[in-house]
Amino acid sequence: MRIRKVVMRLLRIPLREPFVTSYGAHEYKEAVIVELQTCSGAAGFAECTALAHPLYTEETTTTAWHVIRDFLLPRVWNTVIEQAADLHQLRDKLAAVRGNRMAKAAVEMACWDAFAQEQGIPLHVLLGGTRQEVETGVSLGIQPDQRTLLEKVERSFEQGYKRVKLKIAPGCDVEPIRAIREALGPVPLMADANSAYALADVERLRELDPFGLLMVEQPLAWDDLIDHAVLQRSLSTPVCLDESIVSAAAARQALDIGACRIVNLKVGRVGGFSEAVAVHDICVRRPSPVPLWCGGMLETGIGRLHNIALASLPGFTLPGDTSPSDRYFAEDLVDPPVTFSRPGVIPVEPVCGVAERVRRDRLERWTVREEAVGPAE
Ligand code: OSB
Ligand code: MG
Repeated sequence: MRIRKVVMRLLRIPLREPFVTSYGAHEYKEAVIVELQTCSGAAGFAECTALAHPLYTEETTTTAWHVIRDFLLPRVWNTVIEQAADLHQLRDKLAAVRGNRMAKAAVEMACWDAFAQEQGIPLHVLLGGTRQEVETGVSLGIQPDQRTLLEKVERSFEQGYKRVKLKIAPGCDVEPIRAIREALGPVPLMADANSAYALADVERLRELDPFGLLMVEQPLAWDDLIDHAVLQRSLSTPVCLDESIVSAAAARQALDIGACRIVNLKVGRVGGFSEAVAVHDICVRRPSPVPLWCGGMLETGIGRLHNIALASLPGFTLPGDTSPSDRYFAEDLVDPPVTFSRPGVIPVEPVCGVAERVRRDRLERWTVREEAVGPAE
């Protein structure tokens, strides 16, 4: 496989409802979509998971656009990918660029996706996936009031979701969780703080322990491991790291120092499929395997199908944030959209590149910026 050109698009897609977290609200989904065309006429797509603002990680759709176009694509134009093993060299080609992992992931994953189409091999097979279906949880944003929250949690379990994740923030944590426990009993529940607390809040976080949460996700700083290790020693609730797991090295360090007992793996956050598989392997190969699940970034169907392919690897032992398209979108970029095969379960379909599922008309309708880039002649 050789790359002929790349079309970059910035999309702005309506969300069914605003998604509120401790760092702010998402009113719509903004994403950079990379379309890679190969010399033999195959197309690969990938969704860059950088958000519109630098409030989850430091990247934004604008920085990703700049880094992809000006620094990453120039490093891959001459790449020749003959076999699946060659895909893992892409990571090394991009490694000289520091950070900017979501931008890197978009380029790397578009190559994987195009190769899957060119070879007619399903992505989950290329990645080493073994599962035929993945169990799914739901992530609920901070709600305007407790009644709405209770209704949403109840409704999520009725729909079959295998666990519910609540976004929490200081002052909006113990009370909502208590209310859910009182109304619904010992349902599978977890909380995601998106770095809203500091080590000084340890007593507040300890108040969560009696509720038997499955885990508390990223309570402390987005770039911290050390304080999380201190916190985990004084909490009975398992800490799960999201933002801080930026690479396989970070995952190993986090586990070595006891910064978490569970890992949320997001392929964009770690820089692509190769690095994601490396994080997976680290978790699986610990003396006692570390529970792992696939996180989400409100992706359109493109990123969603990629997440599901990844979540088919055997080490993903907990339900992921891999909900069906209609959780966030009235209409998805992919057709058919991602749906449950039975309540709470997403089938791992043999997707030989997501291009076969992309609705070009919708891609164009939601595009607000577009640029075609090719190797210099
Ligand atoms: O922290 O997991 C997070 C969405 C955007 C950015 C960060 C996060 C999230 C979610 C939603 O929790 C996950 C999803 O359903 O896509
Ligand atoms: Mg999170």
